[in-house]
Amino acid sequence: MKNVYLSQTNYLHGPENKNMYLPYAVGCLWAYASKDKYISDNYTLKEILVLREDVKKVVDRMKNPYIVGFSCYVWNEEYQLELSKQVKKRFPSCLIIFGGPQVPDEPKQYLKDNTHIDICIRGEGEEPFKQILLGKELTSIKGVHTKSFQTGHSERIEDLDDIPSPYTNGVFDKLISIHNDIDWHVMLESNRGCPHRCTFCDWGALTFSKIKKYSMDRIKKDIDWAAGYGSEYLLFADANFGIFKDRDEEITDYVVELKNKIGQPKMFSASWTKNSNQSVLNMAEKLYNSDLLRSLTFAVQSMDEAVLAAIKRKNMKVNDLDYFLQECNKKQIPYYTELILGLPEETYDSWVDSICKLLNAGQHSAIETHFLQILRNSALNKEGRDLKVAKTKTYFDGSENIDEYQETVEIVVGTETMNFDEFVECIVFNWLVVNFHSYGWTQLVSRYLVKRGDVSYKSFYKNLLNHVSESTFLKNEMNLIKSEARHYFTKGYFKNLNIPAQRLIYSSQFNMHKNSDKVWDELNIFFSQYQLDKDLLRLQKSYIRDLKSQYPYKLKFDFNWFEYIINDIELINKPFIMEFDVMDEVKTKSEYRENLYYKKRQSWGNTIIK
Ligand code: B12
Ligand SMILES: C[S@@+](CC[C@H](N)C(=O)[O-])C[C@H]1O[C@@H](n2cnc3c(N)ncnc32)[C@H](O)[C@@H]1O
Ligand code: SF4
Repeated sequence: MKNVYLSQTNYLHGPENKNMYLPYAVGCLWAYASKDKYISDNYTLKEILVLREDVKKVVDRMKNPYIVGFSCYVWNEEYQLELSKQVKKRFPSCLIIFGGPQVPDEPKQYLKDNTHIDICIRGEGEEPFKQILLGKELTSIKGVHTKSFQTGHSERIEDLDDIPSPYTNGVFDKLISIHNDIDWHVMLESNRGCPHRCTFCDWGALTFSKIKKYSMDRIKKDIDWAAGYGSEYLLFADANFGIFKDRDEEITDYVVELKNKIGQPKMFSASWTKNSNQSVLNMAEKLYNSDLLRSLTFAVQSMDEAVLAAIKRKNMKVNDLDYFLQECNKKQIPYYTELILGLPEETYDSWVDSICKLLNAGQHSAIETHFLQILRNSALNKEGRDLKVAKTKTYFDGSENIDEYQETVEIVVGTETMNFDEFVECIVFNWLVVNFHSYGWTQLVSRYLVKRGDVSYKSFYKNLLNHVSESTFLKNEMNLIKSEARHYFTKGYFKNLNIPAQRLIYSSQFNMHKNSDKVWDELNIFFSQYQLDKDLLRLQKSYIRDLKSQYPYKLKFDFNWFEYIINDIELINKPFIMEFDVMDEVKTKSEYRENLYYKKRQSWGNTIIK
């Protein structure tokens, strides 16, 4: 028997750093290849490597590897290159194969720079991988790239059901039993491909491609497997979940039914379709009512037409967004909006306007900003735009615990329309709105003032920015974010913070909760310019979860402020008793901090007002 090793290493992530997705891509490769009798008779899968262990230790325990396949993503490339180099050194006749979205589309130079790699595969890997194991002539296999020849992209798999499920076929059984300390998350596909072609994105070589689907029967069996295993998290890797209304509704109904019957899976997650629709809302509502939904996404990337044209993306109409956000607010479905900072044509003003347009549309839940990464095979990387790029470390969840094989990400920190200083100011404005509005500290007051027609969100938050710049505690927090951002995006790492970069703007929230008296003192000075009723300020304050308070508690108000702000109900002057409660109790400060971050989309830091 010839020994095969497959490597799909990743960081452990999550609140306790013990979560990881089962290595689905290499699982598919093996499930597909090993259904062939010649392969199952002649090859054995010795090990699937997932942890970023010391490379020498891994090579030491390898036994006569015949083929090692490496699955290469932006978050594991450095490690995979180092491990593969050491494998080749120790076992020179072993065939080293690289695949995955981080392998360049034209890997000629890559193969020259990394002479230890024998083959790079572009496109779906199942068929070329199988052909290689069958010993077919390499030049006849589509998708194969070597130092001497290349055969382009692999051909699309017509019927995805030809790939046996790695879950129900037991590919991961051994891995799960070896690593029983990891809480494995399960990732499924119901289809492959994305019909759109946003230039910043690279949907694993299947961007701008026809969508191919798995059968419903296959999908349901995989869901059963995930539920049986007891997966905390079930994630659909489709590019646009909800795009096929009937099918995707059937999938969510099935998950909901299982959860209601056996309590599993616990959570459902998906990349929701670019342009939402009523049926997405129905799915989200059902999932939410069964405590399965983490949040619904309304990814817009930008609200500016020039930016959207530059990235070849067409968002849904603002009116539709407005409607969906209002519906979610009404039904209290957790949702968030994704933006990308650093896109071509974006300016400081258009960034501020984008954020304020979202508030105007009713986005009072969570706004999440991604920094624009240059994905190697994206159109953006090939367009030849004049972009200022920073190579940064500790970007991914879990990567803050630095190891020897630091992964880097290329992030756009300046464009033709935005210089570095403006980029940093965009981060600051984003920080301001997220920390004060989305996390709730000024949300009720600003919504009240906007509703009364006294201010616009833009004037309110620009005013707040000026106030913070002249305050004491809040100014320190802002300056900390600003100086850490400058350091990170010039030197590539933080000066003092030990967090993954994606957490930067959220890192103030715990400090604000811990020092809430100072925050309220400084905010009250700010609020005083608007001549607000003390009763409303009391409500605003009670909306923020307080470390020192015992929940639930009741308070009497002279007006129905909350209903007036949230719904379209007249403001009435009569006594209202409101109860304030919190989502769940925590015992330690670190748990409190983690919840503020991980449950930000569910407004964990706010009180539940009844
Ligand atoms: C699920 C997913 C996640 C999950 C889990 C990822 C994980 N740990 O496994 C979550 C939500 C955590 C995630 C996060 C991110 N993700 Co993501 N994610 C995906 C997604 C949707 C599916 C990946 C997948 O398994 N697909 C199904 C398998 C079957 O397809 P595949 O991976 O492409 O593998 C096939 C081929 O590539 C090839 N192949 C792969 N490996 C190998 C190996 C060999 C030997 C061979 C022969 C062939 C081969 O064959 C496979 C089967 O056909 C992809 C998009 C997509 N659909 O591909 C993005 C994608 C992988 N993610 C991407 C990015 C950028 C991110 C983030 C960095 C985004 C961010 N927030 O900044 C984060 C960071 C992740 C981290 N580690 O911290 C990019 C990666 C680009 C790149 N060059 O690596 C992708 C392509 C999409 C995108 N444009 O956003 N992600
Ligand atoms: C790839 S989309 C998938 C969901 C859906 N198709 C959509 O477009 O809304 C998921 C998210 O990945 C993030 N993303 C993709 N490419 C990125 C890049 N180059 N830099 C930063 N974020 C990126 C964006 O925030 C995007 O909203
Ligand atoms: S961003 Fe979404 S819609 Fe656009 S190409 Fe990527 S996956 Fe498709």
